[in-house]
Amino acid sequence: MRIISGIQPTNVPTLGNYIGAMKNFVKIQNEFEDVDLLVFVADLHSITVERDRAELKKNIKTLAALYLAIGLDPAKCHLFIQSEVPEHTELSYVLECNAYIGEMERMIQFKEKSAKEGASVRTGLLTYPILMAADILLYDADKVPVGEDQKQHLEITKVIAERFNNKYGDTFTIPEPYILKSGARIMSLQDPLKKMSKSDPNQKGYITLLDNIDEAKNKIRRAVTDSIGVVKYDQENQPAVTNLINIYSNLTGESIESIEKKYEGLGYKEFKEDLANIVGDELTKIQTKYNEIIKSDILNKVLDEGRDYAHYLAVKKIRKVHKRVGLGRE
Ligand code: AQP
Repeated sequence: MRIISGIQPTNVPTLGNYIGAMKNFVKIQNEFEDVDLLVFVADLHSITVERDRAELKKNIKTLAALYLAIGLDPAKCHLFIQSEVPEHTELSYVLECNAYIGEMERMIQFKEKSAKEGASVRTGLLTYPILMAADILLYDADKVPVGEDQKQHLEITKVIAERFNNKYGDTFTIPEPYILKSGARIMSLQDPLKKMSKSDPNQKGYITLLDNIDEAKNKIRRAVTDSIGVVKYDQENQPAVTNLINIYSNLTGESIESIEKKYEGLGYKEFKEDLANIVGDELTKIQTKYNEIIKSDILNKVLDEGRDYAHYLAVKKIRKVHKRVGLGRE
């Protein structure tokens, strides 16, 4: 079975990216037998909005090093940078010619993001789901780990793949979503109704994996809470505390019930202090490894191997696609 996923290097990943995606990559790597896992840095996806060149370069390297630091093992998976395998964009174009503008305009993320950008919205934002389809179909991925917000994009991937297969003959594996059991959606520490996001202008709302430990702990201590004062998992009436319980449970593996019981009769202060320490310890572990990786020369070796493997698979697929469509001489 082949599984593929990636994260955009739009900033240092947050606790949300870690809990909602990265930790699960490690789980897949360690718990699935016979899995061919490919994890990439989705740098092409990140340029749908203006980016500072130096920042982007730095974030690409940081994300790749963090993949290793959180426990992805190059002996068990392949790590690569999307733009270093040009077949992603090549396939994306062919798929664009088999997708309709109306389909893209209906994508919720496009509607939301383009509403924010107004007249300066770029074409890449509209075609983003097609590039995502190419990321998946290029490798005949059987499963794609997706959060709630990416479900619609995976659906359109299936639609395009089926349309292509019907028109040109069996070419692509139809991917299925891999729904994550512990895929909690982590919310902003300042607004529990807004997803924690690495490009949130309010830095108090998110914790990145490379935040200074004391600052990260303070962000937890200062996270907004509700006025009820009871540590209870209640999405409707206590969304802020519920979000913190989610973080606690995901980082420790402790069940919600057990956490609620532990803090019965205690206020938010003690709960938050413990959570601050849990987050601090997790970040310390990751940052210790990250610093070792950054100092060593392992990263380039890993990314070269990953690129070569991905490229080997991608070239085979692109040749098949060209043949099916009737491109070129062969
Ligand atoms: N708050 C979150 N809780 C749980 N999972 C999350 N993910 C993102 N935010 C949360 C998951 O992380 C993966 C990678 O996301 P991405 O970087 O490709 O894009 P994104 O979803 O747009 O992430 P951000 O942090 O919000 O980035 P920006 O601010 O640049 O848009 C995905 O699997 C996503 O579900």
